[in-house]
Amino acid sequence: MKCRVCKGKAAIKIRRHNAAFCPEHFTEHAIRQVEKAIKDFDMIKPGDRLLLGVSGGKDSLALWDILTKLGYGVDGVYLELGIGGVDDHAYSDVSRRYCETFASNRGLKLEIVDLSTRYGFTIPEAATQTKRVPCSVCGLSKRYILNQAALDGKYDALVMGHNLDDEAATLMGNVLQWNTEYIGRQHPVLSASKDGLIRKVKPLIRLAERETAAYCVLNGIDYEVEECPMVEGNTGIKMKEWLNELEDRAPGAKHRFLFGYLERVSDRFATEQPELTICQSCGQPTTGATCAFCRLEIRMKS
Ligand code: Q46
Ligand code: ZN
Ligand code: ZN
Repeated sequence: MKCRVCKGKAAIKIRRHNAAFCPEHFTEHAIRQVEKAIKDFDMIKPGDRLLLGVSGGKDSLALWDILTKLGYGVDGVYLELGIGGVDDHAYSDVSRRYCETFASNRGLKLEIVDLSTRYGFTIPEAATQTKRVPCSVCGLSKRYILNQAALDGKYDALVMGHNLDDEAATLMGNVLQWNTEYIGRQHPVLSASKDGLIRKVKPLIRLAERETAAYCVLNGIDYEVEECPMVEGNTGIKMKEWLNELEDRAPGAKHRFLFGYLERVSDRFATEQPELTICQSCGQPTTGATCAFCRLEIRMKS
């Protein structure tokens, strides 16, 4: 297996591009993919102040590295969710340390928001009390807190580390249920709303999960390799497995599914988005009288 660019020994093969790369040219390829996604979808404007949600995993740290190499000034925010672990592995603590080490080695600014100190509960506590799937309370909390952190810091855009697999899995889950409102909201750029939703961008959508992992390994970035111990019940995992089977038989299937939707179909669902109002309790946008996070907070105090 030879590198497509220099014909040296390849370190990774990417079947959907029918190409293999050595470490140096794979790094270059990954950076170009992010650059292309930013340009094609007009994600970032000159002078934008950017905040990246970092989890300590491969995607967000690879993205922070790539954006920095592309010359963007990006601050990071880590949400301490209070997720413990299996045996001695304290998942949230270990993940936070990877983010701190990454940021301090490069002189980057990292804000830590501790769910327990700021809002009085952890994700395991919220999941137990509400009897909901952990990823459901976790997802809504992360969306809310990241938006709030970006508003508080007066950032222009919130950068998210969702990769091709994540986005294709979300789309497939929503298509299988015909959740048209959610389908209408799926785009690599979600515009800011005047009532307090910050613009969201996803520059990693052209890179698959194994490529962000390879990027970290080949670029000496240490990241949390353990899976979150609370992942059970997450339907996205099933979607990813099915898509991987499809991808094995038809390389490029994930990319064609997601980008075919974005380029040819997404406009037709854009009108399906619900009207937003202001949460009477916190002032963030919501579809009802009180937003899902405030309802969760009230429940956790009762
Ligand atoms: S951290 Fe939270 Fe994830 Fe853990 S509980 Fe689920 S959503 S799996 S990315
Ligand atoms: Zn090469
Ligand atoms: Zn609220």
